[in-house]
Amino acid sequence: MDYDAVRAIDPEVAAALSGEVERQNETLAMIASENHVSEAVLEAQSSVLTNKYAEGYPGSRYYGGCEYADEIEQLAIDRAKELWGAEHVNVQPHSGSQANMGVYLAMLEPGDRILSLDLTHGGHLSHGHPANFAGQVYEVEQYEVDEETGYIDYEGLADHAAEFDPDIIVSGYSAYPREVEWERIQAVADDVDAYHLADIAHITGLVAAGVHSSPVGVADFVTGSTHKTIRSGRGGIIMCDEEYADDIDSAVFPGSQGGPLMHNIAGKAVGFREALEPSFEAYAEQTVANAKALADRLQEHGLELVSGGTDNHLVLVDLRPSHPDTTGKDVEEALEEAGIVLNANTVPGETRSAFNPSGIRAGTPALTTRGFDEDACREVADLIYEVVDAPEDDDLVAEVSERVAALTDEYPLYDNEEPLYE
Ligand code: DSN
Repeated sequence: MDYDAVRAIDPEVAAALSGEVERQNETLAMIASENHVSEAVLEAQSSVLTNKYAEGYPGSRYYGGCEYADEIEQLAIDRAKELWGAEHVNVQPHSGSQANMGVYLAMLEPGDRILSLDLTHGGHLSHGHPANFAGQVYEVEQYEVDEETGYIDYEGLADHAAEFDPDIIVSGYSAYPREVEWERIQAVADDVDAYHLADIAHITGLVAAGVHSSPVGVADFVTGSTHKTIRSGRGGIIMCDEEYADDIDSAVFPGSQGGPLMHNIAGKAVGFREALEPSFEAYAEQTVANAKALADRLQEHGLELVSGGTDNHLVLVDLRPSHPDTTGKDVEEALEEAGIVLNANTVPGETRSAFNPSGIRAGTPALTTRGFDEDACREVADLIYEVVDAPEDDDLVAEVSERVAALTDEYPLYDNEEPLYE
């Protein structure tokens, strides 16, 4: 990753690209939605397909010269079907949000009703936040987690649905550490005759590997992003039964997008190929085992976790009980200084703001890709706790940063010699 061709033309961008490689190599990526893709996915995604227009779908394009684009998009579709078991797959959404937009556009009219999880309880902007198109075009009400337990309040959701009579219920979340009970939400959707969209953006890889239950075949629509736990090219995906295939495809193109990003679709195809290897299941299992080790150790230090632990790849710390005067932003910034990159996050019952909330969210997908095991994650939990406990202690932060450097040396990332993973 020397970026020589870029450097010859544009030294400023080349320097920033090299800086980013170094940043990723020398810090611990614990933003729960991030991962490190393989050199093969990077190569496919930066390929000559960035030059190609291919409006339409494989075998039915509005432009000539699409034979290789067709081959690659079909491979991505077929591999996705094998990974998740869906009848129909659309791999063209540019992102997870675009995937959700595709479903809304296909199935709803402006003003129709969406019932989704509140953002501060773990939902996502594209599920209907007022600042997002979904909150502006549709009528949105939101359900919550039980603030005592941190688990989805399924009974409250059922009552809310009966009262609101939504056209679609959205499940699947961005900051929810527990297994989602898809069938329970489907039963609520059936009772009120609503569609059910399950957004598995965060847990695509865990679902594909069978370490989280699957909503495919349960919910009407399953959307996701393709660069998080599934570790493929950047973008989105929609899965559904054959009966909705034409509506979904038309909503993506020409409904909401033009030319598909074929280079990203190539990255998706290669990442899906990797995820079909048996080693991917071991990766997904280790990701969850690492999150559990992280969760247990943080709790041993006296930190409070929303829901008291995790079933998936992330933990959500509520700082208020143990460190009432410390905000998520204080911790995010001090940890970044120490080389641990995660994000401040709202927690259920948030009493501060979305910009400076009371929690932090930490995930293990990227550390696991790097080779971290439970012991290494327990060590990371110790480091996080030390900084949470004294975010303003510069000497302590400097000392933690040395221990982070020892870990990044022990678990190299993009080192130009060994592939990141086979
Ligand atoms: N921004 C992503 C996340 O961090 O969860 C979701 O789109």
